[in-house]
Amino acid sequence: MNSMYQRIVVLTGAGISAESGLKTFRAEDGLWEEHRVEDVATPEAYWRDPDLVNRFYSLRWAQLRQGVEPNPAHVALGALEQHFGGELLLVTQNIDDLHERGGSRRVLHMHGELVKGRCPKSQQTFPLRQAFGAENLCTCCEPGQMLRPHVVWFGEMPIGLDRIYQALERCDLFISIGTSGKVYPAAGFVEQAKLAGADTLEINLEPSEVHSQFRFHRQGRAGELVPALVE
Ligand code: BV8
Repeated sequence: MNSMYQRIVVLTGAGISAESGLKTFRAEDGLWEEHRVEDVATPEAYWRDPDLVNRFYSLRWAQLRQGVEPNPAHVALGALEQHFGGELLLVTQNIDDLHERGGSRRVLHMHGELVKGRCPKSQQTFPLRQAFGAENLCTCCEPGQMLRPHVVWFGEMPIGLDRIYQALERCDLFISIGTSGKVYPAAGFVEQAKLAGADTLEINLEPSEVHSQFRFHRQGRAGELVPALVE
């Protein structure tokens, strides 16, 4: 990685985990059991049918536990964090734990984490050792009250936005990896970085919805392009 940059923000999406075998959102136009993901990943869907939504996340939690491993793109970003002398903020839209398992120690999961449950009342999070529907470990709830997935649904406030915008305002390089640029506010980060005068690079299998806003592009698979960029 060219050391001319001192303050880097990296944003990743489902595309960086595709080569690990995790489905992206819009591969099969974002359908899951005939439900549009946007219709399942919402608070309304959860309060209307918590079992359906918990089933959606339990399946993804189980998939993550079935031999899904970090790929060279995750490992390269882990190495970048280790060796880069400047400031690096890794923001992911993904709720999997592949960045951590690939060696990244500081990961900002702006859309939450599949491996955690959250008490709907206290907002306290708990590591999920088994899929959803497990007894709630939180002391503030009645026995049997279920944890909700610690996931940011459509219409809910993403996590860590203040920290992300602070980093974007001072970064000199913004790299987006494996995201379709369809979901906000993440898709708007490139605009913030450009306002800060940063260079902007999109690494994606195909041009994203915000492709034209990037100064540099590398089209292809993250598993090949990210290690080549980082070394
Ligand atoms: C918010 C967690 C307010 C769940 C996700 C009406 C009402 C309310 C809000 C809205 C509204 N209309 C619009 C909005 C905003 C809304 C939004 O943007 N909707 C979209 C559908 C238009 N956003 C929100 O609601 C957000 N909250 O707005 O709150 C607010 C905002 C700011 C300030 C204050 C208040 C919350 C959005 C979070 C939703 N939760 N995930 C879960 O995971 O189940 S979103 C989910 O989809 C992901 O987390 C990700 O963020 C998003 C996009 O997915 P991608 O990661 O990009 O994946 P995708 O499949 O789309 O693309 C993969 C890409 O990889 C492809 O381009 C492909 O070509 C590429 N690829 C594939 N293989 C590879 C590859 N690239 C490289 N290598 C490969 N091998």
